[in-house]
Amino acid sequence: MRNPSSNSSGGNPAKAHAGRTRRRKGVDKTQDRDLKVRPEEEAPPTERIARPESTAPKADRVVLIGVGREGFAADEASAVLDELSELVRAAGAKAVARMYQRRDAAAGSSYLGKGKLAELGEMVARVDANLVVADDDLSPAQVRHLEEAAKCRVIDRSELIIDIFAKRARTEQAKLQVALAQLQYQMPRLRRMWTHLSRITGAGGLGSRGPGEKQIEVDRRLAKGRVDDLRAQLEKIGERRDRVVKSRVSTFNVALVGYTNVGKSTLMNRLTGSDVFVADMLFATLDPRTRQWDLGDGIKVLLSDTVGFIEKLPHHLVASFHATLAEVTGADLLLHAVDASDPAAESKMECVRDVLKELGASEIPEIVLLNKADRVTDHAALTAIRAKLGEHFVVSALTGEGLESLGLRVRRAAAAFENIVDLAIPASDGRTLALLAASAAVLDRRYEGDLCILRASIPRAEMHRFERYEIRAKK
Ligand SMILES: Nc1nc2c(ncn2[C@@H]2O[C@H](COP(=O)(O)OP(=O)(O)OP(=O)(O)O)[C@@H](O)[C@H]2O)c(=O)[nH]1
Ligand SMILES: [Mg+2]
Repeated sequence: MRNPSSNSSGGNPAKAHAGRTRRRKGVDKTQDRDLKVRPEEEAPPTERIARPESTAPKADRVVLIGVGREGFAADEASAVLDELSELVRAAGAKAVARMYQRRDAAAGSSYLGKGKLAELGEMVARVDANLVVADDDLSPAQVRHLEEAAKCRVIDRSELIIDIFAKRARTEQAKLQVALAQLQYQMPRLRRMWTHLSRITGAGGLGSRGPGEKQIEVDRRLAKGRVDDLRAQLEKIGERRDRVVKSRVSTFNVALVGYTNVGKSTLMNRLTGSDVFVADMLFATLDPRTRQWDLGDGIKVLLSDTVGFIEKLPHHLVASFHATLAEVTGADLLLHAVDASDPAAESKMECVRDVLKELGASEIPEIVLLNKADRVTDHAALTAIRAKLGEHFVVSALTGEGLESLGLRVRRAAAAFENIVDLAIPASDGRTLALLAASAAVLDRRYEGDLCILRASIPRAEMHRFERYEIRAKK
């Protein structure tokens, strides 16, 4: 399953709150008799819907679990759990053991088979783990069965990713976006909780609403109010950002996109001489940065570094990071960075394209950068990938290999990028008129008093020379 995925399991796991108190969700009738947590044990609602908070304590020792199709190659399974292990590391915890089960689907109410469940319990005890992380999104029933077997907290991949984002969020916008994703992730759980309670408290029929039900109503109202509030705040910031992106209309905008940890920020630094944070870690970049990239001959473009994508990226995160991703959707050219030394490069490329499609950015011209060329050992594999690709460059952000040709290519794209604009230039300003004639196609010319009114098609890279003469349509 490539993503961003809304998940097939149809539900998300409960998130643990303060301490070990965990919110349980009754989902189907078979679960009612097993419910152990009473409503009064729940954390207060305000705590649950507060700002984004990291839920994985630093000292977590984690067991990773995953399931795969029959016939899923062993190295694929191992790569899947390797990535999950990296995610755990990025969240500040440590993966100490792993378990993978080959099955047709992660179906069923327990995620793992019976035998594996028992094995999980033993493994958790043996390695002294205090958290289990599943590679797929879990239904509440699956969480409950797994927790019973493991005797510790169980979370899923989406929760982990949202947790990492919560830890990394620095700007106001990123924090709001994570808070919104987190809350939306939790909402279905609140709803299920409510359904479950209504079954218990509603036994006496109309008018017999129990305290638990009221509590959930309060939770839901608070949660909904907070979602609306976050949306409104984000909209405001989004409008501001849109204005910024629109104001760059006369510039050629290039965005670096790609899977997480492929070297986007390192490329950005190398190309623009900036100093963006780089780390061998998933999701090092959360807030986009835009810098000027000087391509020589007076041609300057804007280059944006963006948040990395990942397989099974939680749908809510993609949705709530829409504003941040405006850098991507507003770009004139995408540089799709790929880690050429990664055996899974191709499937990761596909995953990035899926996310771009979801963002509505799949029509933007794309150049693939096969980065980390200095680390490639399997040259035959690289040749095979190259044979399937359209326009691409083999580069290394570390050694600088290939970046000069890339610069020339982007310069060509920028120079060819034209804007049709109306200008008013003083007829006496022969120098500017000559410059315009040399660098743009003049489509129309007339005189009004001592002004020369022109319509011209100007390469965006040249626009900065003529911006101050531009006649902007009045609102
Ligand atoms: N050998 C080699 N390492 C590289 C190259 N480019 C980047 N790296 C390393 O790869 C790691 C990730 O680099 P980043 O630039 O942070 O990657 P990113 O794509 O911005 O990652 P996120 O922001 O997490 O999505 C760092 O350890 C870099 O030093 C390269 O061309 N060659
Ligand atoms: Mg980065």
